[in-house]
Amino acid sequence: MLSKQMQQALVEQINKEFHSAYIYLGMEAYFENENYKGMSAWMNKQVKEEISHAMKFFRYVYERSGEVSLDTIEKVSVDYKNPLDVFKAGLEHEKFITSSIHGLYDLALAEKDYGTQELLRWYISEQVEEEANFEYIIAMLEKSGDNPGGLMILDEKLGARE
Ligand code: OFO
Repeated sequence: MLSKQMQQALVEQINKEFHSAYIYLGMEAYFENENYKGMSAWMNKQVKEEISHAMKFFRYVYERSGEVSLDTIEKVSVDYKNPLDVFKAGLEHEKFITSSIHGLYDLALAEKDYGTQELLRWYISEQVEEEANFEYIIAMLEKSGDNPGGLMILDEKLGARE
């Protein structure tokens, strides 16, 4: 059984994960509007990953005999300056999520909630990967600058995301 405090913190994290999905859906819309089909497909995979992150927490709360409540999902933007602006915003958001996951882990340590610690270790590793993905794409975008050929190659490469 989860403590009331842990259940509330996990429920808030479910909202943050759905908000993440929504933020990336806004980015997908921007790429569609600008005809970056590969980057749009990359973001679509990101949207689905975030929904799976939310659902993993959702299932876990019920596995521990808790209950979920579902709050409003905050409005997001579909307006960005360029692809670099999008991925920089994505990286900042991932850093925010990383600190949120670390906060949950601190709580699980304080409560000696070993089951939740085990669950959160998966998310901690996932966040390392997520931040690295965004950092790599930002580095590629910075190298290509405003070169249309470079952007097109990167768009195609990102469209091949598994
Ligand atoms: Fe992007 O990792 Fe979940 O939020």
